[in-house]
Amino acid sequence: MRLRLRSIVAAAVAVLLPPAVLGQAPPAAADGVVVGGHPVGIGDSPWTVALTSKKLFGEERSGQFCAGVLVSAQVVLTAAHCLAEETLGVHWSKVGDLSVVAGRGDLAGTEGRELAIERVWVNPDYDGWTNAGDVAVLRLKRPAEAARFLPLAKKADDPAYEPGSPARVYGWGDTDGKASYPTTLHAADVEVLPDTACERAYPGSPEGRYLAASMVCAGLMRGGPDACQGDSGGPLVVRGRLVGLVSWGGGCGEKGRPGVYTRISAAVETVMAHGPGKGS
Ligand code: 4AZ
Repeated sequence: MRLRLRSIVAAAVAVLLPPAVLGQAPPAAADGVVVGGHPVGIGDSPWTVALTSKKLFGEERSGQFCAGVLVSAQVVLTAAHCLAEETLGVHWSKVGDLSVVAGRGDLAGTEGRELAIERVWVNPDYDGWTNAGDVAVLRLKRPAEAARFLPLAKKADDPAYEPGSPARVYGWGDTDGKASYPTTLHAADVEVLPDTACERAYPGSPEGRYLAASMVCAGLMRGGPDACQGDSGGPLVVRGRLVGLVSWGGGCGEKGRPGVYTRISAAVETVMAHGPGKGS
């Protein structure tokens, strides 16, 4: 499920109004939705950053609406759909205070840095129907101080992509499929799943279509831990390397409906041409 305008507006409203005023969004699944993560300190994943706009999404959680990953001192990867007009309500260039917040695990606090963005590249080949090519590159105006960055799993045959590999996904997204947005960074333990699992779950519908060439499938087949709304653009980490960016999925944590991630090995050439390759 992509981060649709409707839900982002709901998220923005959710931080501004008490839950009693809002009523609750329906659970993402009838049975046992658990997004099964746990809070972690930013020191556990110092390369996970928040994409923010306080103007659009309010002050309370530093304006967070998506996540990203520092892959060099000056380059952040995120999901293309995070910067789509459908998500922001306006073209990204009109947002004004679009920023990257690094080193801040608790978005209610002021730890870390708010970093200005110098350049945005949104994959022009991102396909909003299948969700293929869901990657964007942000170049920071200045190198993130004391930045720690995550190496990419560049090769298609990197063992990190092998089904069964233990994986961890990080973000500030919905923790229960009912629009509960935490202020603290969370992590969920999942595993890389065979492509067939996602091909079966997502043969093609308005929610997307799983294409193994450009996407990687992760979760647990019995459901449970998963990425969810608001986690988009954040890292899926295996063996200390970035293998995926949170992209989409049917609901959150539902049995037989794993999470779908942008496959880094497939995006790496484009990414290098627009980010780390350009002198940072
Ligand atoms: C979202 O809307 C989203 N369960 C991201 C990931 C998943 C679902 C939704 C995967 O940002």
